[in-house]
Amino acid sequence: MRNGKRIISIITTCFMITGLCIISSTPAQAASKDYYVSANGSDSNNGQSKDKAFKTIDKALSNASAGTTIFLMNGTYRSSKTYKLSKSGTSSSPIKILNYSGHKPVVDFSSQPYADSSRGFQITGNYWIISGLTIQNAGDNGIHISGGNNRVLDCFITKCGDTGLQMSNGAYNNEITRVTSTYNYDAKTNGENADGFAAKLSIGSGNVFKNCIALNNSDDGFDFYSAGNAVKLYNCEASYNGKGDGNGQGFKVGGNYTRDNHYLEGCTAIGNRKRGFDQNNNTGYITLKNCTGKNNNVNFYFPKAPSSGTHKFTGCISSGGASKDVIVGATVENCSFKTK
Ligand SMILES: [Ca+2]
Ligand SMILES: [Ca+2]
Ligand SMILES: [Ca+2]
Repeated sequence: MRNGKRIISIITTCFMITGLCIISSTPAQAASKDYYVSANGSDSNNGQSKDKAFKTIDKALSNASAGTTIFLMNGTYRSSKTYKLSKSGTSSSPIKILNYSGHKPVVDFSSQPYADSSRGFQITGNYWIISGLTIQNAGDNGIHISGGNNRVLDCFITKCGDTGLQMSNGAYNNEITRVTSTYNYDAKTNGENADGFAAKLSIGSGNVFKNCIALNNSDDGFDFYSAGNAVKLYNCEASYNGKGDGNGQGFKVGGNYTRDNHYLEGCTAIGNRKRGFDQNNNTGYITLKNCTGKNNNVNFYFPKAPSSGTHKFTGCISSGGASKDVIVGATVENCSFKTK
């Protein structure tokens, strides 16, 4: 009997603890919901499952809050207006716009007017993640970021009327990974502005590009004109840029006499109309580690010493190209530049 009483006592204690646990684990507020968007959906659905998907990205965005994931299913989503991502997630609960697993959604802005205000996605908020989308035919930038701590991954941006992906106006701590930006072209200005990627015109600190490709854009591959803060690039490629009145630089690492110590590692520039790697009046020092310039008009063009310190070029290779490399004010280790 003593054993029986003890068992009942233990069971009673367990119920008490479990009860306490249930009370203490009641969430303070309802968890944010995930939403599905499908070309075959309807905005009168609740959007909370594949079978009850919304039809428009707008509807999902209006319901989104920190922690929401928006899944885009197969289809072409056409919009004549800009998706303004002004809400913010948090570091532990970002707001995500993702392709549904295995699906390849296309977001097409070809009905936008060709104008500077016609961006595709405009991210002024923080902690967004955009992944797995094709973004095309925006009247201006496919994606423009001025917020912070945003991530863009595995996207394909093409045929926009200005730079494919641009950061400016204080954008900070953004990370762009495995994005290809190609065939962007500003027709009315005969190609002088559309880069693959730009981090220019007053950015904040901590912006990074990893494994991104800028190909066949009318102006430059990557442009950091008047950035005002350093950008880091790892394993990026800029090839065959420069059409019409475009400058045709692969990596334009600075400009307008700002002092920005940009860092590029494992980057490759091939066949750009003008220069593979170009200083463009940056007065900061540039670090190039294991970078390759091949068959650009000039592969490496650094004609001025930085305002303090030296450029640091390590393990860089110059191959082909019509004209000599120009290297001034640099500490050079294990590089094969074509300077004679
Ligand atoms: Ca523009
Ligand atoms: Ca230009
Ligand atoms: Ca440019």
